[in-house]
Amino acid sequence: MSDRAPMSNRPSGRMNGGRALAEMLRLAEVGPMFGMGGFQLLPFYDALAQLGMRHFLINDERCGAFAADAYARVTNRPGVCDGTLGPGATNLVTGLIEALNAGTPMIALAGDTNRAHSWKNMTQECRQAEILRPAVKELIRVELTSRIPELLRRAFAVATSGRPGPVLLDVPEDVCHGEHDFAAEDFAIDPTTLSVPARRIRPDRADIARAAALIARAKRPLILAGGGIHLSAGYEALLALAEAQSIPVAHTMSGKGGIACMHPLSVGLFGRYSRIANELIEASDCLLVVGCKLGEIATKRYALPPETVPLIHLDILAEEIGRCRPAAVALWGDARAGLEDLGEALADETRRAREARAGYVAEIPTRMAVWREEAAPRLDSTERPIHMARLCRELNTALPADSLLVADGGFAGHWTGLLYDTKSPGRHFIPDRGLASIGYGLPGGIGAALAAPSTPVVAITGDGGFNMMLGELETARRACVRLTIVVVNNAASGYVKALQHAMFRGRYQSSDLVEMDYAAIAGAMGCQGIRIEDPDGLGAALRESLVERTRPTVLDVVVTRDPGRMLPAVDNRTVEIRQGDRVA
Ligand SMILES: Cc1ncc(C[n+]2csc(CCOP(=O)(O)OP(=O)(O)O)c2C)c(N)n1
Ligand SMILES: [Mg+2]
Repeated sequence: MSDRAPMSNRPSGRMNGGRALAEMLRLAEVGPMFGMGGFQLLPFYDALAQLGMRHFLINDERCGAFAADAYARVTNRPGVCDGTLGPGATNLVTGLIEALNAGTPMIALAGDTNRAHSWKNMTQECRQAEILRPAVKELIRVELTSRIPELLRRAFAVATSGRPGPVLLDVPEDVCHGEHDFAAEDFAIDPTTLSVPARRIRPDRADIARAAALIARAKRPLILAGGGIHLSAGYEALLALAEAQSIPVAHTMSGKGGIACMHPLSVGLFGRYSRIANELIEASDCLLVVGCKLGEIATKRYALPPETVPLIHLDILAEEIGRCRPAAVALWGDARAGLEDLGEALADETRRAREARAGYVAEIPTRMAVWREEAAPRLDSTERPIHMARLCRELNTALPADSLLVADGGFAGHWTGLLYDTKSPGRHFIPDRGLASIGYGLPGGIGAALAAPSTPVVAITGDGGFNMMLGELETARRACVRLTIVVVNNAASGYVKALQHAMFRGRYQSSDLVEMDYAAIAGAMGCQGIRIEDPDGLGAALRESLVERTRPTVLDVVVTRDPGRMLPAVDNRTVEIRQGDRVA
């Protein structure tokens, strides 16, 4: 425990639980918080007002959790959200699981019943702790007002250590409203637990040596980077190893930006959709998997990588190593630390490796050029409704290097995952691949925009995902965020419709949406709204939205409605199936 926080910062004396919660969050220097009030947590809200802390009313607690998640990804500091007893708490579930699966540090507060009346059918009462427990890294039930500072310290420590994640404090009404005489010393927090990674552990030296030997022998090694590279901020170490040893880097959707997509060693997305990365995986003789779970999308439903290719798996969570594919060498540790150690172990190999792999790395620009030529008709398409690839090309052109693109769960995420190019390393592409819910785009955009107010932030979402979250446009406007929301308007639950087209011979069921004018809706809600039907208008509209600083902009982009052309490429789940066959 550090006592670096000056005593003058620390309150003392009699205060209620809500005030103690707020005082601890103030010491932790948390950013804007997101929630919707209810009786149980009102002392906390009152304390926020008195302390002048930023808290935004959201219109659905799920969105508060999404916004806190995106805030945390941009800042590497825990996002904070809250929900009241019962429905407020249960609405948090989807957002908490996103954070749990993606490794996002988060502190969530849930109000609970007054213990003097629990289990007597109180209004909004439910077994919320049981519902929320599997949605978080740790659920902490706060039983005494006096223990609030200690348990918030615990919450930050758990949220930011090892594989980060969300921690929920379940606060009974009487604990929040109850009072206690606190001493100034009660209010302290370890500053090392306020951002991720809180502490780094290094893989075992012998394992590093074995991995280095495997890499040194390899003619065609390839790095597969997942979201862990962001959690560890291992950008420099990744680039250094890739450049020194001439090892190309492929990425998952979450791992995009481990190195800049524009870097000559970046081979793009691998897995369900790929430019050239999957073919390089097939031809590789050594794969270094970094901070990646090798789940369904990354492995093309476990069809990749070939079992014959030895795998070095570096991950902070020991039990993820070898879960989906056995690892030849398990490196248990922080991604940055592991990459640094590998770089050091291979330092003497640098010259030899670069000479030996000169031909191999020279293949990358050639293969990429072939892909680009093949993709050009789509990227440059002038068709109307607008082709998704053209939209991605326009995003690539219009967005500056420091911008943030938040990508929603539907096609928005898959197309941009494949075709959007980040121009500098870092978390410039923020998809919700933890749980892959639709609806993350708008609230995630709000969280990202509040985290980086002077940075251009664009959220791209499907019309289905946007419909789910329309109420949050009110939040975005109230918060005056500088945010561009690109609505991929295909008048459909597109992914579902495309799968029905491919697998059920066009028998569509519950996958059409009514044609909407989202620009008009945005205008009516006090935002800027621009409808775009001509692809040549995309660039100007994007640029116009990026200079708007006082209100959010909705770009309503009318994209292809043909379900046969919605998928970025063949989805390997849609292979021809015969009666009795299992897909993939
Ligand atoms: C909450 C939730 N419900 C259902 C799904 C399954 N799903 C994945 S993509 C998709 C279509 C979403 O439609 P839209 O947001 O318009 O995106 P599009 O695919 O049309 O681009 C659905 C329903 C999901 N991912 N999340
Ligand atoms: Mg849609």
